[in-house]
Amino acid sequence: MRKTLTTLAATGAMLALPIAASAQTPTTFTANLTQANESGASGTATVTLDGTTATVRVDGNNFFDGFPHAMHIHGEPGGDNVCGPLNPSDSGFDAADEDGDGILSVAEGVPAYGGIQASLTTEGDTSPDSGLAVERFPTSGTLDYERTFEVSQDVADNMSSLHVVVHATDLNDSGEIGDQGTPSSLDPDLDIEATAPAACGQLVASAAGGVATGAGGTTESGSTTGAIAAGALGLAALGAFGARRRKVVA
Ligand SMILES: [Cu+2]
Repeated sequence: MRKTLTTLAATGAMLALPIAASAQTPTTFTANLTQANESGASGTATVTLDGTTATVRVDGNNFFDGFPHAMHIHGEPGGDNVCGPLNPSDSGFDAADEDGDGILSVAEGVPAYGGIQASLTTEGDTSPDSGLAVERFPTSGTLDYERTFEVSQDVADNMSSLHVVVHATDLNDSGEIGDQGTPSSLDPDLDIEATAPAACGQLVASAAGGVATGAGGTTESGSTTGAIAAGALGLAALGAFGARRRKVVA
C-alpha cells in the first residue's frame, strides 16, 4: 500500500508539469501594403511575434520584376509614425515632397514613416546596417517572402507603431530601373528609382493567439535565383544597372 501511494504521488507531480509550462501565445500584426510613387504595387505583410522572435511574411504583386527590392520595418518604436502621403495625388503630398519634383524620396518619406528598425533580407544580417544590402533582397515583381529572426525588445513591444516599406520602382515607366536621372537621397551613386518607396503599410495588431497567416508550405523568398544574380552587382554598378521589365499582371 505504501508503495502504491508513492507511485501515485510521483504520477501527480509529472501530470502537473505540462500545466506549469504553458507556452507564450504568439501575437500577429498585419500591414496592407499600398502603392507609393504610383507604383501600382500592392501586398500584405504579416509579423508574428513569439517573444522577440519575429516571423515576417511579405506577399505582393505588381512590383518591378528583376531588380532588388529593399524592404524594411520602419518607424521609431512607440512613436507617432504614419506611412504619410505616398503619391502625388495624396493630400499633403506637396508638403512631404520637399524638393517639389513629384517624387517621394526615402529622405522625404522618413519624417513620416521613420527610420529602419529591421532589414527584410533573404539571408544574413537583418539589422538596419543591411538597409541597402541589395544582393540580399527579393528581386521578383511578385513578392513571396518569409523569414524568422530576432528583434529587439523595444521593437517587439512597439510593433504596432511600425511600418513595412518596400523600395525600388520604375518612376518614369521606361521598363528599367536606374534611368530616372535623379540621385538617390540615400546614396548619390544610386538612381532615385533604386530606393524610392514602392509601397508602405502600417502594422496593426490582430487578435492574440490567431492562426498563423499565409499558406502553409510556402517558405523563404521565391526570388533566390534573381537575388544571387544581383549579388554580382556592387552598389556603384547598381546606379547604372538597367533591368528589363517583364510586366507582371495580377
Ligand atoms: Cu525602407
